[in-house]
Amino acid sequence: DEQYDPRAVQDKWQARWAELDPFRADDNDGERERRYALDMFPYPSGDLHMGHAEAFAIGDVTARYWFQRGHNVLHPIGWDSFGLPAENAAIKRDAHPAEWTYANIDTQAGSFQRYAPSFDWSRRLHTSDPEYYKWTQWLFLRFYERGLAYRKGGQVNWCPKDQTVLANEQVVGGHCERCGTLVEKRVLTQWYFRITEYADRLLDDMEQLEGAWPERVLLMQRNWIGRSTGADVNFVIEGRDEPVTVYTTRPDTLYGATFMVVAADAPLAEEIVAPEQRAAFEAYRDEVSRESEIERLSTEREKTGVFLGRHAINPVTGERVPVWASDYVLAEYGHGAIMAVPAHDQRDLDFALKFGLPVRVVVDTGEGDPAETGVATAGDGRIVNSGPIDGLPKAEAIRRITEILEERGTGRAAVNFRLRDWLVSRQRFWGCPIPIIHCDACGEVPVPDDQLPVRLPDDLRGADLAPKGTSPLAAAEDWVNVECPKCGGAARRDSDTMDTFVDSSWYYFRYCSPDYENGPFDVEQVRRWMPVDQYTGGVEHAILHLLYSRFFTKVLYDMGMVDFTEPFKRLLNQGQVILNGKAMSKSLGNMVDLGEQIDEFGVDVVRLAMLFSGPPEDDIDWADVSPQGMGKFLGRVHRIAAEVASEPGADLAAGDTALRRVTHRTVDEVTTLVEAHRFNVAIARLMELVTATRRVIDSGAGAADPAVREAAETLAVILSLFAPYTAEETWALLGHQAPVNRAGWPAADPSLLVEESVTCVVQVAGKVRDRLEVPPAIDPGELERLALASGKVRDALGGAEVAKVIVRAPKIVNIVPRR
Ligand code: ANZ
Ligand code: ZN
Repeated sequence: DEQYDPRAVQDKWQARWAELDPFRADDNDGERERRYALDMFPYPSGDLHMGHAEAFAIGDVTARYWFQRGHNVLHPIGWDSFGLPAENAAIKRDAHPAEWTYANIDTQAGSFQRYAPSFDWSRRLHTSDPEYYKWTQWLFLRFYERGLAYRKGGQVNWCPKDQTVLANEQVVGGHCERCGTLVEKRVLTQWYFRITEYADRLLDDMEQLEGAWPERVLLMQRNWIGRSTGADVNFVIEGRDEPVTVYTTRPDTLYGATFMVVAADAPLAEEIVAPEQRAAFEAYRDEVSRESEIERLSTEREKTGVFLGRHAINPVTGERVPVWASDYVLAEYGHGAIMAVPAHDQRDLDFALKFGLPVRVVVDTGEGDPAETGVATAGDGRIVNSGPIDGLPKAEAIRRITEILEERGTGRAAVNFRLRDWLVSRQRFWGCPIPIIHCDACGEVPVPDDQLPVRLPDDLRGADLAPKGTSPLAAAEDWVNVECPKCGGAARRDSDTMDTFVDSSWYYFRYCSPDYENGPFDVEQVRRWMPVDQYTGGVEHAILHLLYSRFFTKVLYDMGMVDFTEPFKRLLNQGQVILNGKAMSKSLGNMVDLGEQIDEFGVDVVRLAMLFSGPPEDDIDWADVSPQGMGKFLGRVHRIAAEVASEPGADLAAGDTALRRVTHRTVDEVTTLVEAHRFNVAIARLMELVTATRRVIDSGAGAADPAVREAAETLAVILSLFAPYTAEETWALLGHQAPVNRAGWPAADPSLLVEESVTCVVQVAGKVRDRLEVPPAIDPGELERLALASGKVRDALGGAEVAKVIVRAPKIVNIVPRR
């Protein structure tokens, strides 16, 4: 028979859907339940790739499921369209970044039309449109007014090739995440968002996400925020008026602090180093400045350091302890200086043993002496050698010593976070301009709201954009020179642009009212649509994008613009698409091209293969996937529909009951499976339904059996979640005019869900006395009990004792009375 080709039906249905526009969200419908299905929006670098195909197939299943359930679904699409690649392409081609960007967006939009996710295209947005970035600037100004956007000078990571500042997260192993160049440190004045002010809430509100976000993402967020509790302790430095504060999580070990270590690159080290040690210190510090943070924190490396020639006073023992500089203490964390307790901290012990510093045990953990074993004892135990806290266990000792420090005014309880403020300024062109004007007389002056957006100039191209160490905008004299909005004097625009993570921190609010002109979003629409019910996207965004979005949401909450504090109720992180065990990459030359796969196999096959290959969270190795197998399955679905099509409909009740049971059980199970994101298992159930249906057709009943039509229709509706083209084609074959994608989710008939039963014959002394309806898998003991409990059996026994019961489950029970 003729082979079904999923590619052959694509163009027809694509045109039909474009005309019907079945996936519009309705802002004004107050009746239907609302659902918001959000996919992480793409960056327009070239055409869509296999990773997109996977992510959007996964997100689409849930969206389409909600449509079939009759919900009012918001499933939007847009582009994260500012960013460095566009700028680099423009430099190379002597063009404006917008040309490359919008051409790629068009390409991707075309590919999406073909791939057919259930998008509401009317809400499409691009973060590089002035209509969008106007509101990014507006939000920046609100942050600024609240003290949440500020400028400060500081050491920053600098990529000498990209000529731009990098956030800590963009430095991987000391190298630029984008181009691999060794990162340098520079001191620059930069804009920051004060995300640290929200550190506690970012942690505490995670309670709302427990069970709904992947556990590992919550853990990564927790570690990134990194809250620890302990104490700040003041150490007097001989010859310095101000004491130096150190942060410790173990104030209970204060009596064991035998030296102090200052970060080699902290200003304090430079300040207190004794003249005779300065040369050694400076040589060491220069070495350290070339190390990455990861290297510095490694416990594997041999410890290095230099004595600063100064002493501090331990505030509880009164002892003089030496002050050293080392790289294992970070300038940016805590106070950039520590009290070293070598007996109970491994890094301190390594350092002490290397430089011959004293080790004093102050917690008796029952383990060997760290000075001899080389292993610091970090566990709980009784405090020793510690005056007033001797004998206490760790937790109590921490409480008590903190009280003592507070009474004496030499310390206090303290909380510390790993989280740093978010560096948001970039010295690049293709980003959202920072809406601030610098005036010699007035200082920083916000651009008045009615002058937004501050538009990017459109006459810069090619070499104008080449990195010069400052933003290319700074050289655009016409653009940069303005009148001060406050005093009217000559002033200059801030020439930095914002990190693109700012753009993507609020796009999902904009989707709720994409054309709104009186603010970033219509508060009322956001109230109705949000929070997002399901957010689908890559685990590479598990920390930053999600953390920044959560931060933005909390600020908007504080501004009274939204009434919830977490934007994404449920999160689904899909795995990667890999090939032969390796991530696909251009440099490895092992890219599988999505367009080619679609040309060869068709959209439905690619989608099904993505979804069937395993749980959505797992990586997909494309080398292990069988598109041919998926094609065959679709062919079998299509053939069933084609055979049924010629048969008239009939009374369902007269249909094959066994097949009807399979159909209804499939509906019931697939419903649960889709809600639990177990799409691969749901597809396996459909395959079983196809097999069962084929068996009935081939058994002689043919396609005329009404149960076969029921199965074929059910297949089409459920398949519309995974393979929309074939679903539509088979649905039409079955005689339907309206599209299948809003046909409505089938309901399982509960009476068909109860297990099948078999008839069990119960004999007494070889004569049939009763018949029982029992489940086929009944336990023999249970069957015996049922048989003996039968009234008819009791009558037959007439009070005689039972000698023996022979059970052949599930069909026969033979009861032998004693004679
Ligand atoms: C004394 C001590 C004794 C410590 C002990 C630990 C164990 P978290 O949990 O990450 O906050 N520390 C403080 N500031 C530091 C810095 N700038 N660079 C490197 N290390 C620093 O870690 C806090 C602990 O890390 C602090 O507690 C301090 O060492 C160290 F048995 O103080 B502890
Ligand atoms: Zn001014």
